[in-house]
Amino acid sequence: MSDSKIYPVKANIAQTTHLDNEQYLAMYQASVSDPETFWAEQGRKFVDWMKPFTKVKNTSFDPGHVSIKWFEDGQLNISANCIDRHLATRGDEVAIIWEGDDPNQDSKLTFKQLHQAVCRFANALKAQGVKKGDVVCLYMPMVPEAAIAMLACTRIGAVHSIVFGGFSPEALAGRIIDSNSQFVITSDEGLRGGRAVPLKANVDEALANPEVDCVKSVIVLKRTGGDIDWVDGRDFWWDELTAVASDDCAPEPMNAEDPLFILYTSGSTGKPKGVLHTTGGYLVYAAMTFKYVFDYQDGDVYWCTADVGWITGHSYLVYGPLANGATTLLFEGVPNYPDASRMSQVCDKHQVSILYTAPTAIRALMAQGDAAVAGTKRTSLRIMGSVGEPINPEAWEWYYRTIGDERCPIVDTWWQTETGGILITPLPGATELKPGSATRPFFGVQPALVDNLGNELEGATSGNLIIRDSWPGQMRSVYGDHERFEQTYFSTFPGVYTTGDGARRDEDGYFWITGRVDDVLNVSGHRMGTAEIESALVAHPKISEAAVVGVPHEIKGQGIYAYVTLNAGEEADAALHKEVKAWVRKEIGPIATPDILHWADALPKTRSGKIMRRILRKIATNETDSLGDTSTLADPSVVDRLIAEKSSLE
Ligand code: 6R9
Repeated sequence: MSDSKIYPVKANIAQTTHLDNEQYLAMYQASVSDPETFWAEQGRKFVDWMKPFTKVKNTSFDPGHVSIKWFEDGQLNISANCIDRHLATRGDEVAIIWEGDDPNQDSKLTFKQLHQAVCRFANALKAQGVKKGDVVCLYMPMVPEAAIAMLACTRIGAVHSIVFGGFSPEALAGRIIDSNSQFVITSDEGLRGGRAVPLKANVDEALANPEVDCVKSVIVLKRTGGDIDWVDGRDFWWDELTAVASDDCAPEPMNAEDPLFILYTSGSTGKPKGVLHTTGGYLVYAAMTFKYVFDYQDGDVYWCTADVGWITGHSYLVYGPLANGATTLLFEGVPNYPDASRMSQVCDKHQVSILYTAPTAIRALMAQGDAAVAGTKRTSLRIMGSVGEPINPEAWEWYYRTIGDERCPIVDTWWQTETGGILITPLPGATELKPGSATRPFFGVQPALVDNLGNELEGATSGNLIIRDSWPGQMRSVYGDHERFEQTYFSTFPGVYTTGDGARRDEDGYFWITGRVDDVLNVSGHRMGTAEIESALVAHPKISEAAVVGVPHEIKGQGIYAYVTLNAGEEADAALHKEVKAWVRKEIGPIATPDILHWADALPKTRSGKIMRRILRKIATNETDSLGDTSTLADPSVVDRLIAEKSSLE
């Protein structure tokens, strides 16, 4: 697409940001020609070490021996890096701005106040018996205590495993079991878009599952004061524990490769994987990318709209900003409540200078037109970011013009839970922008395109996106299953990291991410495996078989299209339709609710019994004249029946 629009870097932006294009090119060259020297320097610059590292990079992508270690003999503590080291210089400056779901509720925490709160809660955790290396599960709303709990875990060397508050009790139970969490931190209820979310009730239900036998205690933050059940001896109020805890808690020295957190994410097969990140490399990478990608400077107010339950909430709501001593805004609500102008209102109210959000939010606001900016100025904004899924050029242009008034560069940041931080992105003062392109690699990142056989492709072309060598923020393993880690990311194309995404590279070397090449859906920026939704469906007593595919959706990016075959004798009626949708919500959570249920007589299968998803995708998107070869199907007539059923759906 040589005719794609180009937005050059404006002169005033190139002059006031950290890096211009020449500096980017020189630094990039240095980062890939001598990674040891480059990362040693960055490691010292961005992190305070309790014991300095002498080794920098020790990584191998070799089949059967995948091992990733960075700064391995160094020691550090994350909470000390995010809080203590800023106390002398900016103790009274604001670390966290909290904006409630209700526009009349907000609060601020300075670094000193954050320090006190984190130390107290860290001591409360210790008093509950939490020890270094223990896994603590967080199931929290978007309140400052979510960040406080994360930092308190890191202070004492506990490993957090955050489960998004929108996941169901079943999904929560699965994650608690897999990570063997002995402690759960939650809240009575959450509040989003004016509605209460029954977090504590969900925890109760998860723990009622007889397979969950590891949890010793549940710490409950009072948020709404709503009615909840209570189990004496197991449940404890946050406030009561911290009231008697001391303000003094020395940060635990952690080895660079000690586990920092587990975060579950969906893959193309089976149950979600516990992505394991470790301490030193992760922090160096999160801190450095934060500074350069968002061009963070003293005095900025930074707002990332992601929930702490996702990787973006880990790296760019909490750790990256706080490691840089930045002011980070944590928002409890949703961008269009109480009305479409909320996101813009929050920008004005708190004088936000850097805004980081997702295409799905942008498209939802775009659908409201000028109402999204009604009564607001947004003159404080300087840089805007996008993450989570490909941003279509139309949404990019709207974001640029309507939210940013054509003043603010947009950084379209491509990365994954697995990568820990941003890998492909523009830098505000260095990169000419093309709407829809994530542009060029960050320092130390070596992306390449390969064909399905793993042959590297040169020049302007499309292919599977792989990364040739390790970077410090890379995940280290799948929790408890290193073999699955190797299988998932290093076996398709041996010797390189397989991202699971497809991409196009244009004649300027810019990358355009085209989406997943595996069976992973991206619905409103949330990753879900089709296999996960299918297994939820077939767990329903009346369903014999299910196949799920993604279809384009105007706001959500992708919608969920589920083909469902019922057991013989079951009636496909409106009541069952409702019941099945509710079932999936219960099994996984509201984000996994199918948009379309297609009652299918039978599914197209190969003679060996494999469901042909390629065909199901085409039928779902009405591309029936390009179905391809159907002769390998066990029963080709299934296809005609599906097409007929499809037309009766509409
Ligand atoms: C950070 C995050 C990862 C998947 C990834 C890709 C998609 C994320 C993107 C993007 C195009 C971008 N993705 N950012 N696609 N352009 N700027 O979202 O992590 O939840 O693990 O999802 O999201 O498909 O592989 P995660």
